[in-house]
Amino acid sequence: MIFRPQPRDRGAATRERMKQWVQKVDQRLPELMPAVDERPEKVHEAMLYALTGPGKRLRPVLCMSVAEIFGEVTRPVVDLACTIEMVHACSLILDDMPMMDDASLRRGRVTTHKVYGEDVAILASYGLLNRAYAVVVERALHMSLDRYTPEDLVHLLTEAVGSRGLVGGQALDLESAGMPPEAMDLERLEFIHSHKTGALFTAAAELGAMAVDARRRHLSGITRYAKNLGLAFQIADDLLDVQATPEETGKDGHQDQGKLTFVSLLGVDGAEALLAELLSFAVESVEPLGRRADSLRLLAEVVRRRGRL
Ligand code: GRG
Repeated sequence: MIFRPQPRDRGAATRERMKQWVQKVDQRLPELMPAVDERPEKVHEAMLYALTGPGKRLRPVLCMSVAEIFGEVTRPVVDLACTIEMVHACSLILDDMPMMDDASLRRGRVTTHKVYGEDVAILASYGLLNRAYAVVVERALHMSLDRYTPEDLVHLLTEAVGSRGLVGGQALDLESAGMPPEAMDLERLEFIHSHKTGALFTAAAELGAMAVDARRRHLSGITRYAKNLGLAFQIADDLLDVQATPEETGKDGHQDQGKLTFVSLLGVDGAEALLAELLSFAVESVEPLGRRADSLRLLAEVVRRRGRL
């Protein structure tokens, strides 16, 4: 007799596997960092502090989910996924600084610049970014992929970070802070967040595919999924800012007050509706992958309920 796992078992097994990936990332992140007793000690300590805070690790899990669809989540794949978390941590340090969001709480802990000072925080941020690039090149050189060169992988990440990615989105976001509300529209807001937040989700997913030598023609559905998921994630984050307490989010409350967000532009109901629409586009994009995309469907569900894995 053939015993076929029921959908509920399948869902539980997928979630369990993804939780294990979170643990692997948590274990590997500090191992990929310079030792804190190596000079410059303070900068290395600040890098580790920012990187190992209790984040949800959704971006590396996205990277590994895609890798699993087209190949296997081996140790080098985990390391590549960790580079996405390094870039994310780098961006969080900068985003929290006084000239940007001026935040004092992140992941339930005091922000990096408040603990180590602004000078050390900026250097730690650059330290994380460059460590990410170094690890990508080191791992890609040893993986000897057939379809992608190490340059392809590092190019993907640098473009996601640069002025056509995170930097660009953040720049427009800062510029928009001084604009009258009537000058802001949905198109500009989508541009900001598809760059500021979406670009790293997209890079995570594409890096996961490249890390296992997936065919280029398989990338388009994955890219569409990640773009929609990334924007949906930002809307979920905007909703959390008005609906959740600092204890629940680990961040300063109502950080977005006075800023243009999806909630201030569309209202809570409008933002909820757009969130649902984007998540259904995301899931549709990977429909042809069938059950192999279970982890991507679960990630969409995590974003919908604005939680953790
Ligand atoms: C990286 C050179 C370089 C520049 C970055 C500051 C900046 C330029 C961009 C801002 C990017 C940013 C912080 C976007 C917000 C994304 C967001 C919703 C973060 C919260 O992500 P979660 O909820 O956080 O996944 P955890 O703590 O769970 O990891």
